[in-house]
Amino acid sequence: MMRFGRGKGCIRVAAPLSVLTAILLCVAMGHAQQGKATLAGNVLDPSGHSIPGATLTLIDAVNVITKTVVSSRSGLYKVTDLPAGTYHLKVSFPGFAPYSQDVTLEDNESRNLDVTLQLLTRRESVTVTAQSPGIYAPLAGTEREVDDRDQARSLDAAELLGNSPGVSLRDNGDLATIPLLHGLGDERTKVVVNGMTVSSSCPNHMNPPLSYIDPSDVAQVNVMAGITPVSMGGDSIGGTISIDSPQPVFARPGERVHTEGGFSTFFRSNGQGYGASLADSFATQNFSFGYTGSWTNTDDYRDGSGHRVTSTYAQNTNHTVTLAAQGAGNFFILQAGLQNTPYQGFPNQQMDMTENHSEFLNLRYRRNLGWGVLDTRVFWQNVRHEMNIGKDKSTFPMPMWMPMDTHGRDLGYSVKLEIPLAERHTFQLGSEFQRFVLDDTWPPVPGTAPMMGPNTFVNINDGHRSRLAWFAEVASKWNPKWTTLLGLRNDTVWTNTGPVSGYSSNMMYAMDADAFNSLSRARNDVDIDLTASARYEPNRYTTFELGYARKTRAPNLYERYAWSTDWMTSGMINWFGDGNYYVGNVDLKPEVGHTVSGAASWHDRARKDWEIKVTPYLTYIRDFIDVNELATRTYGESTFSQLQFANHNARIYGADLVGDVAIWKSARFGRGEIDGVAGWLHGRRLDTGTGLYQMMPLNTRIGFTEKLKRWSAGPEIQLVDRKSDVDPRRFEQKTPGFALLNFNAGYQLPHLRISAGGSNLLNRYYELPLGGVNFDDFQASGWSSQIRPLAGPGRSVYVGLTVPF
Ligand SMILES: [Cu+2]
Repeated sequence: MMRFGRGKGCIRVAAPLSVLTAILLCVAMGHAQQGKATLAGNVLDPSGHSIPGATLTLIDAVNVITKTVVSSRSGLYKVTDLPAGTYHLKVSFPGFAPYSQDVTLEDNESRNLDVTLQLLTRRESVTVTAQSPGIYAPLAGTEREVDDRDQARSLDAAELLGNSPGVSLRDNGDLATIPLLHGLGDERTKVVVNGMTVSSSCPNHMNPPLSYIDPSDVAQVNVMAGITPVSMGGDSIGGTISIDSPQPVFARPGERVHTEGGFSTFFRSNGQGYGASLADSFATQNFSFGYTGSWTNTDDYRDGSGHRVTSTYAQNTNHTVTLAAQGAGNFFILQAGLQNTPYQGFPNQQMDMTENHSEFLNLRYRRNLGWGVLDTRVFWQNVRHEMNIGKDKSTFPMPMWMPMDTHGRDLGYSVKLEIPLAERHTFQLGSEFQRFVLDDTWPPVPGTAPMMGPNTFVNINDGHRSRLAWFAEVASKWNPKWTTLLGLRNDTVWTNTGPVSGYSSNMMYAMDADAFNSLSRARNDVDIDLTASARYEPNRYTTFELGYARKTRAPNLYERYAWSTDWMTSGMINWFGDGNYYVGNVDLKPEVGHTVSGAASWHDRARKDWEIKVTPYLTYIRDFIDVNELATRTYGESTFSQLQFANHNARIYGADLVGDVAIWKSARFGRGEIDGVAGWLHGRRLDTGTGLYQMMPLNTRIGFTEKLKRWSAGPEIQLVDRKSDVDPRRFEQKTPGFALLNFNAGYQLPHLRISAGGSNLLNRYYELPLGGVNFDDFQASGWSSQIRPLAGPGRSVYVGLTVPF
């Protein structure tokens, strides 16, 4: 007797039979045995209605096969050509809890499996990404859910990004921190809040996009550094950060009306920061109404040597109402909100925020068309912003004031169509439009003519920046090991502004204003972006990615149209926190970033127990919007530059490292975990070989957490190298290295969640590498002292309480 072939069904062949016949027979049977199985069925909601447009993914752990299909107009799905085996089935659709189940298929089996999705509760909703990156989520990106502890220790939403690889934070006002991705920050990074992109309506960027959402209203943070899919990018060179609120909740089956909410409050000792937030929703199975509100107040913090850091106070209030509806493949959501910031100090600026009032409307409609999913959005935001000398600065020996009023309006739409082609490709087509209108006028100060009167200083008069974009992108899963992404995008940007005038017809303003008014100021930039990326997964433990992206950002209105070369008024144009004086340049060209980046990840099969990921990158930026020196001026021991925006080529390279490992897992001691993130980068202007402004020095955070039932806690160490590579043109300050010790803990009860901890527990004095200068102290010295970098906060302990109901 001989035994041929493989697999349990192969036959035993009697000796007299020829070997050839036996082989043929075996091959034929083998083929029959390996006949492909089919899995099909309906995707249903709890009331039994079909859900079109749900995404179904089958993952075969043994053969590393992944298949993705979308349910049809009538909710049907079908996956064919499946080798026999056990699969993990995952089903998702916005507004519903993610579903998963293991399915074992026999040879030739045609299995019918209906899937019923359950509606989300507010807590679960955080796991659903509102901005779907499709089947290709960049390996270099990170997606993170936000929990109570993150919310309790963060005053503003940007702080929620502090642990994300590739991100560094530029200190600004306490509620207006600005994220940088791979050294490219502020408007060089695209920041999307609940699908909206809003502009900074302030010559000091006191109201960046993330300042419009309270941390208590953030459920998820998504960072795409470097190689960003074109469907998520546009008008940026650094990458994309998107932040989303929890998805709306709907009633469960058999439940007529569902109500759910929570109340949170926090206290931070340093600066006596405190605040409260409330979330409440009222829903049926098809309709949902929700409200979120928050209030935050903080006074000046003290640094590690006990010195009060003036102008670090802030207060704001947010209110948002949400209306949502769902049914038969349609999902609709309307958010309306308003924010008021009555005051916010800016220690690294000459000015403070004395009022910022905004309203927004954000309407999204998602529909399944049977052959694809249509995702549309329309949004509007209106901002009235006022600056002046705030309460800390006005007590200085040189009392003066200078009101500045800014009015900004953003109006935009986006349309995205996602079409699955066969089983292999997902095609996305999209269009976006955004129009930003800006007026920036500075009322006269009585008795100061001709310097600050008798007329209103018109800085930006009816400035426009309109952007129309389209893109096409295809993500392809060629086989279990290879996935690719290819995208092309065009953004056309039009800018223009009306005639301007100074405080008076005095020469210090008249010459500049006349020259500016006689210029042809309309500009039109045609930007082309391209992303090509490939991912290779040779086995269950390793993933590699390599990509190239060309990304473009057109100049903003201040970079082009800030017109005054007068020393005092150009000092008001500064979103860098460096104390310098900036003048616009109508002829600025868009900056174009060419990035090559790779990523490699090693991990356990389930990516649960350990992972290490390294992301090196190199970006060459043609026409980087930097500065030319016009003049310098010395006040006492400090020298400042008057700088005009100008295009220069630049280069940034660096690497991010992120990892985590479970060091123990047991029923008795829970789970002990170490996680860490590190970043290193180097930026150069290529014509002079000098450093670029605000490049974060080598830095790392390493944390240990023990999770045991309801308890989780652990210390964190933050190490930052000295910053010696600085931008000489801006007289950027060097900062020494430092080490900080933090501690975070959380405890969950059914009706109470507690978070507590502390930062900078050893109360070290340190200077913020991206904090700019302490302009308050310089001003307090009567503009005579040596200006110093801004110091970070000393020891602070916090406690946060959440009561869900
Ligand atoms: Cu401002």
